[in-house]
Amino acid sequence: MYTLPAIHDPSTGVSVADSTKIARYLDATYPDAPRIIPEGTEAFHEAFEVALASTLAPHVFYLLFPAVYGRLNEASKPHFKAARECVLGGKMEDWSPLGSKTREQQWAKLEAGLGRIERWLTADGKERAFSMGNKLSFADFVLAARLMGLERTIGEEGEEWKRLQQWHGGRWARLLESMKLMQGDSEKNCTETEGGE
Ligand SMILES: N[C@@H](CCC(=O)N[C@@H](CS)C(=O)NCC(=O)O)C(=O)O
Repeated sequence: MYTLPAIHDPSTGVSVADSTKIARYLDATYPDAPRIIPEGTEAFHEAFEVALASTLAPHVFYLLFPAVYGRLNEASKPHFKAARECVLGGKMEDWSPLGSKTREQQWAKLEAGLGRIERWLTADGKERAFSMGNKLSFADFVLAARLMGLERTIGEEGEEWKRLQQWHGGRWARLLESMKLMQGDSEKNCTETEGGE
């Protein structure tokens, strides 16, 4: 399998591709670290991924892929375009041209999809930040990764991104903020470990 993300773990010599397999590998190999897929939530995580994909795809990709394409180096562009067009159909330049009605419709579908996810998160009428309550898990990483992809490509500064940050009471902006705080922590731990050795 030749997709990203992929990891190579020098301490075991194992290489793994595919996000879910990587998460399961890390949980099994490093049991003292916080679990990515907590014990007993395997079925929930499998089901969440399927439900998330059918809720956000393909509209999130109609917005995301052309933005990614614009940032690739020239050598990578033809494969990226052909491979995505093969899966999604049509021409990439027609999926969500800037300022078009089509683009507006893709954003509206994305908002509706995220609204559906918000209803999962608050199904019992109670507010919770993450799919497992206060604890972050793989389900939140999958959703946040989609949104971070948009943030990095469509841009923190852009009007479209600013609108998304306000949807559903600012829930998605808060989710990404939690991810960044966590990323900051792990980078700090990493530096501390390196410094200590
Ligand atoms: N199910 C895989 C999907 C990964 C995937 O599709 N990655 C894309 C980049 S985002 C890729 O590497 N595609 C290879 C290609 O376009 O040839 C995962 O979650 O890791």
